[in-house]
Amino acid sequence: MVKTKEELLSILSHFPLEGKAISAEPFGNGHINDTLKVTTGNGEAKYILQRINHHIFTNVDMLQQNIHIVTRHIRRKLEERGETDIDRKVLTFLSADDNKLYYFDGENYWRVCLMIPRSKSYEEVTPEKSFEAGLAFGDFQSMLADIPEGTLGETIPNFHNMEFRLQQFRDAVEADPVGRLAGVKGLVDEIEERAKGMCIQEMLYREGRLRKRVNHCDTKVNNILFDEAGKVLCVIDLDTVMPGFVLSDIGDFIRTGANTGAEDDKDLDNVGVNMPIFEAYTEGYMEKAKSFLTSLEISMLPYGGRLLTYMQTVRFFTDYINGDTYYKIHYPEHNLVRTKAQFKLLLSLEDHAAEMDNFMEQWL
Ligand code: ADP
Ligand code: GN1
Ligand code: MG
Repeated sequence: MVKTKEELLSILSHFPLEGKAISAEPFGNGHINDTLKVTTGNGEAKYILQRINHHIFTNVDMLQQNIHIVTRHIRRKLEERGETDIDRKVLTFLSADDNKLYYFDGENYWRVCLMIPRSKSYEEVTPEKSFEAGLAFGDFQSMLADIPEGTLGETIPNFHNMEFRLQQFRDAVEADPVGRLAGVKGLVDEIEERAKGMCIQEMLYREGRLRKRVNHCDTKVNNILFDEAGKVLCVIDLDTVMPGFVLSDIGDFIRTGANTGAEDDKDLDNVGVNMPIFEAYTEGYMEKAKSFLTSLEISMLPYGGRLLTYMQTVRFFTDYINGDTYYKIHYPEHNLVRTKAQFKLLLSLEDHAAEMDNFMEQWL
């Protein structure tokens, strides 16, 4: 982040904060936006300031409009249910000057939301938290299920379209812009061997057998805020909420939560599927989602874990071959380390596929 404290405070002056902002410090572990925790005069962290990555989210108006629709919709649902403490259960964004949903400083786009008090995000979960997370994302999807088609835009077109991601990968392999291909040919073959089997959703959609729904599309563990007692408070990071295939929202949680290692683990022996986490998430998720899922979708949920892990392998690998232009990296080979760790997780998910399919039988 290249902004000085004074510059950040000046950006914040365009939002109607309660109290005077005195500092804005980096916060969280996101790969895309820059997130800062804003402290006001009384020493309390009250707001989250985010610089939107407009190279990735190129249509900021659509992005913020989507988020506005989604948060308003969820708030209304929570009110109808008679929930209490709603400000900790849905994000609240502040309007900037001119009632806009962001502030543009001539170079960057900024947004501010309330920091959810006494909340915490995790990079790893227990089975108890995983069950809670399943309930939360299942409920999230079910609350948004009645948003009419066409209301939300695709903030990143083709975001979870596997055919499109493979095309980007093949373009990178073909161009080899920074000469990294020679060292990774074996892995390219592994990706290609699985390619056709990983594009089943797009095929079923064309055949009219699979529909699109509103999904979160980034159901990583750290996109959920928990309270002090380990209960889910709020689903956050709403940039990618858009129409897509339902497997996204189980797949990315399995990929991030049900991994015994880290997303970028250098020690591949650490990486593998954690079955109790998978089972707990699926139980929570199915409790909320079984009423609207088709039996085809239910039977495909374990495939969703493999698909999203494969997709992430392909995306990190593409970025590595392209010379690290998309994801923030912390050291030169970071994207290759991420690729190998995700691929190892995929192998483990493949080994556990039958066991996971058996687990789904109770809902079929
Ligand atoms: P990114 O798109 O970069 O992943 P996120 O919106 O997920 O950004 O924010 C990054 C981290 O900041 C989250 O994982 C969470 O720990 C924290 N965070 C974000 N918004 C809030 C909030 N409203 N209240 C409390 N913590 C938050
Ligand atoms: C990005 O911003 P973050 O860390 O929540 C990415 C996801 C990837 C993830 C991999 C807009 O999410 O799609 O799965 O990194 N978000 C975007 O960790 O590309
Ligand atoms: Mg995030």
